[in-house]
Amino acid sequence: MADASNFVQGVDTSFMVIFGIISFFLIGITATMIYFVFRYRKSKHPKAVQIHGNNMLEIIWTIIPTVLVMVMFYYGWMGYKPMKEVPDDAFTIKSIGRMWNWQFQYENGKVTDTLYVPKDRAVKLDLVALDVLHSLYIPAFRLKQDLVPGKEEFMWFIAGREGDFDLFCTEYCGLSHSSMTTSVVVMAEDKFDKWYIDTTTVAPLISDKPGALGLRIVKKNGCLACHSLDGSKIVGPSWKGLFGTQEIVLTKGKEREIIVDSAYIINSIYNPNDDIVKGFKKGLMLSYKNELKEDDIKEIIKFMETLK
Ligand code: HEC
Ligand SMILES: [Cu+2]
Repeated sequence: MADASNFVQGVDTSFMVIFGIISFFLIGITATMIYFVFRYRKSKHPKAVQIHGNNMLEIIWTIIPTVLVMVMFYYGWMGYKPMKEVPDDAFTIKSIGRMWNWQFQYENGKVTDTLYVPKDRAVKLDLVALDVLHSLYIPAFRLKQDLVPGKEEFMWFIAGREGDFDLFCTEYCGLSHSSMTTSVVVMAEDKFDKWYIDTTTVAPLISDKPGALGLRIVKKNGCLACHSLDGSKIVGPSWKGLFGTQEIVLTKGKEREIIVDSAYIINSIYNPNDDIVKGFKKGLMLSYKNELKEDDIKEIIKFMETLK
């Protein structure tokens, strides 16, 4: 079976080398220890002997570990170095981590919450963290890279096998860190190209149930990591029965009563820190100005209206 990515071999080799060396020492040291316990027990060896200095031993136990550490470094470096050498023609996908979902933006405007990539083609992920530290991890590809807000990070790979592989956040990033899981779908090149060119695939998947498109937008943007639909409080207020109710918000530190209408919801999504719902924290929800158009929000509102 082909490797899932071009880095599997390098990482696995360095893993096996290190694992081999440490296993040898674990077993060797443990066996020697047990042997010494018997060999030098009090009845066999009643008088302790102090040994002071042995240059030969000092040299040996300096040189051998140094060589072993260099061997580990060599294999580690050989596995790591190509991860930082991106081919110029790599297919670039902007990959955004935020509390608590992943979003993948393609150059032609396609946006997904699952990472779709072609097989046998170099793919580069430009990694962006919008709020706190995250870390993108694809175990099958042997790839992991931290996302640091304000810093440009990347990873790249050539997927070698079609299929679904786990992708998740592996840097604890708050309450719903565990919901930052999705997958990488590797497709044959021609299939991928068809998928990529087709920007209409969304439409037929939507049922005509009221709010269905809104729910889809909400899921894609990870709103439900913080907002429940059943009245329970997660990080943000539940959306159950939200539309049309009255509530108290803090605007510039002053309490005021508002009615939740379309304008309020739009502003809550574009400028979440303008009005803070009483009892909730400021600064947790980020603006979705770049992700959601007013039309998208209208669909979200249609969906909210179904949550009576
Ligand atoms: C990281 C957690 C988080 C995410 C993700 C999040 N929100 Fe929020 N949201 C909050 C918090 C906390 C509040 C309450 C504080 C405030 O009013 O800004 C809030 C408030 C709101 C409100 C006002 C609710 C009310 O009772 O008045 C709306 C509407 C809203 N969010 C919509 C969304 C939408 C739509 C998304 C996804 C596109 C989303 N939120 C994603 C945390 C989040
Ligand atoms: Cu995270």
